[in-house]
Amino acid sequence: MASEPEQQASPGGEPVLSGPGQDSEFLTTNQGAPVSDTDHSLKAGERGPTLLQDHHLREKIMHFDHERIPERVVHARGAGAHGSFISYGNASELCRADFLKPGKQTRVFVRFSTVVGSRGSMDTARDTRGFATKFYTEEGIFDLVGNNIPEFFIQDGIKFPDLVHAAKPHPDVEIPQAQSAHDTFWDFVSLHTPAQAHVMWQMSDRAIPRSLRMMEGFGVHTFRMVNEAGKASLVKFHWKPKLGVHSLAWEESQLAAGADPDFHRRDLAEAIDAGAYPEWELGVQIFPDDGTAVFEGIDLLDPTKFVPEELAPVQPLGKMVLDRNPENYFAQTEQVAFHPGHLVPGIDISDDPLLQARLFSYLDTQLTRLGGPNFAQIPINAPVSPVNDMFRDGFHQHRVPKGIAPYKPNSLDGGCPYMSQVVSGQQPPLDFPQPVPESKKVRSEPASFSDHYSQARLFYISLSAVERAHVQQAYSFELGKCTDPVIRQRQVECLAKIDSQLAAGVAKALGLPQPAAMELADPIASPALSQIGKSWPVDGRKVGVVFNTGNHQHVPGIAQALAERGMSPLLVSASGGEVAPGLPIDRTYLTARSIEFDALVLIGPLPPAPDASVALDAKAGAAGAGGVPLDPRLALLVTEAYRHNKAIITLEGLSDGLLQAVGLEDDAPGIELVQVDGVADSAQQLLSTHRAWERFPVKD
Ligand code: HDE
Repeated sequence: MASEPEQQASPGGEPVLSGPGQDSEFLTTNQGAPVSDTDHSLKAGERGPTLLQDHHLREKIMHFDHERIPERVVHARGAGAHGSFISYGNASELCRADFLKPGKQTRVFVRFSTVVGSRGSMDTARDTRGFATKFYTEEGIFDLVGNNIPEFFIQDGIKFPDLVHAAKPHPDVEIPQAQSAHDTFWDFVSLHTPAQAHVMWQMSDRAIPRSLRMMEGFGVHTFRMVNEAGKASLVKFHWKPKLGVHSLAWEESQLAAGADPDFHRRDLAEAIDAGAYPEWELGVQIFPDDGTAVFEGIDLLDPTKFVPEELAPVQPLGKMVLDRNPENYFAQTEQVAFHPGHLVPGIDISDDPLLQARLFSYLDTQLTRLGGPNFAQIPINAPVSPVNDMFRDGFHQHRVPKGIAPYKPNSLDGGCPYMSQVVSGQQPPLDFPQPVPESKKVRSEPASFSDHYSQARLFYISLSAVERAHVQQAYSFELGKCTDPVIRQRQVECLAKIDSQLAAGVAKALGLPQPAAMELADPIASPALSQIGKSWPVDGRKVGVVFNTGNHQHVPGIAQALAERGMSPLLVSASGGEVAPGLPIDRTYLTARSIEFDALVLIGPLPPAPDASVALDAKAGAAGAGGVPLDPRLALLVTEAYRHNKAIITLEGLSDGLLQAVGLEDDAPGIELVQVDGVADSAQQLLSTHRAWERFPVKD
């Protein structure tokens, strides 16, 4: 973890202004002159016109008028955090990069994002997530600009504008925001079938993560690593979350879109504030660089393909811990500029045609977004290694370069700067001398790129029954939102090439004719792709402890026991205030919604509806303890948690029969009736598997 003084500096080493955001003790103009009044404009008399000479007014309004910069054309909605990467020091055979050497600790800034929505859109949209990491290494910036899905929609960057235009809201009335459930998206992906494998992941639970802390990350493309001896290997990058990969229920993510559009951003920030620092292991799958770029029949240059971990295990290289929230969202999360071409010696690109196009796009986009070519000088983008690029001038130049000869060769500045190999005696850092195949200029692709379905099938058959059911529901929902029957039919025909049962189920849900069953090859399943059936740490899991005013005797003890096991208790009662000094009530029945909690602890007796104004839904407010109608807000809280397979814990002698009273089974999987001192154990054990999927069994 970074030490205190370091925490006061931006990753680029420049000071972050302390205090309320400015570095003067008193209010000043932009030019540093003192301001005596910022509440009244200068006027010709109290009731007279405003004077043009009021510089403070004009400067203040001028700056405000220009506070916004263009949002990212994709990945506009994001959340960031600072942290560090600690190398395991085991990469010397593979890669010469300094930050992978033994004992190296490197500061990082990570930005997670959704892809399609605008900057103000909801966090929980069904969408791919960006997972971009900036490593501030001593050899310069290394950006790993990946996603939470290891394969992409398209194989050639030239298709990116088509894809994005199809996924974005319809251009006439700009509907729908941050969603793929509409005609143009499905029109494109059902016609441009290389997208089918990515879309399969997108229709799975992977596209509605429970938390940004519970997502895998992937570099997607194949990269090249080169060791000290100049030996190259091909690699694919993976981030493995310590907390496992977990998702929301679809209904839950829709509710969260309204109840808390900042759901993921808040979760990340709160976990860091609570000291439940998110952690990932960085690993690589390694393939021989034998000139074929094919591994076990999988084309490593085709970004719509991934390599199952069972074929090439992920070798861990280090650990990343995010331990600090941004000091300023705009300065850091908004202005951070990633680029897949920001590489360090020992890491190089491959000929993947999607990656090649990205190398152009990410520089280009910053010119518009960040207003000129000097964006690397913005503190969050600035390398910690010294910079001597001989670039000059341009908008927003902050450096004051010395010398008179910014050109090479020169004699006037003593021939400086020298090339790195001259100074260090080491081999030149970049430009691995990869042989280029003899060919002719073409606009075409290799034959192996024409397999668009086998990996979608591989993914689907690797899922558990409940995950497959979610996939089927997702396709049925999304296509059900398309208005053009031709598009629905065409996508169902694509599904028939992936899995007959899936296609049949979706066709039935849509009321379409059953597609003809096809003979499909059966790939070997990859169990690593399923999220279910393992057990995980529960750090930062939110447990709602629900009680009534005056009924708080056991609350402090339960809250403490949950916190001691790393969970985050949130206390929910009829009205606000404190349970004990320093132990505030976090939510009231009015502000609590089920989406916020991974588990509920219900401490009865819970109250009936206080008055008609909260009797929102008479049906939901079925009989509570003692046959009195339960407060409908609590009934809703509990029934939603139940429906979303969440753990619910009731207390012996206090809340027995409470679930039955709202029409739910109190002996269903994931529901436990325990003694007060058993609550934390029970929560930990139930949450370690994320959800009680067995509550609503699905036929295999
Ligand atoms: Fe991006 N992408 N992308 N992309 N991408 C951007 O760069 C682009 C692709 C990814 O948090 C933009 O600075 C093209 C694949 C992430 O700031 C833009 C192509 C993958 C982020 C751009 C791709 C990604 C971006 C928008 C096809 C996964 C957010 C603003 C050739 C490996 C980074 C910006 C952040 C952002 C272009 C394909 C991931 C326009 C042309 C594949 C995580 O330059």
